[in-house]
Amino acid sequence: MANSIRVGIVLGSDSDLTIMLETVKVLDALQVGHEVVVASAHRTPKRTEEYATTAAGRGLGVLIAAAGGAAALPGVLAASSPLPVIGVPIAATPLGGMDALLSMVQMPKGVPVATVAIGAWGAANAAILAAQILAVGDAALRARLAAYRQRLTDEVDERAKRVEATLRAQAPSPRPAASAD
Ligand code: RP5
Repeated sequence: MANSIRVGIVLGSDSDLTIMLETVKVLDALQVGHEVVVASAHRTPKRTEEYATTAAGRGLGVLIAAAGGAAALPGVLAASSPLPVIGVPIAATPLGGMDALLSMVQMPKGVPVATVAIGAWGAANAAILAAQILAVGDAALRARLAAYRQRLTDEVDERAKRVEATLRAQAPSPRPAASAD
């Protein structure tokens, strides 16, 4: 069924939600069922481990984890779950998200976290990546992803037309031909 819960979105804090609504928006557009929970690796380690250890058994296929600062959350989920984990670094400190990015991307050999860009772009891409992972075994989702890509292509075509129209409108009008006499 298209909308049973297949992706778990785990937030280190409710303050990560604004950015992670980008993930929700894209998963909704692709009709991928998901749930959003808050669990902190540092503040609620038991809840985090409980979520990670039960997610696969509940039928989820991918975990997306968002956190800022010393962002241990995706790594802790990856350590306790067989599911692929995608990490979204959040800019929550004066380091602008670089702290979270490096915490996620520099996981030790054997326990990967697929880390995407800091902030909203990463949040949207995490959803697409999760859908692509699930689509390996789901032809209908593959078709929805192809349609999504086509919409992006169409948007670029539209932008190109707008640029052409703007440049045409700004081009100097041709000078009248010089008189022969
Ligand atoms: C991280 O610390 C959270 O993921 C969040 O990005 C950041 C700030 O959390 P709050 O202080 O807003 O709860 O653990």
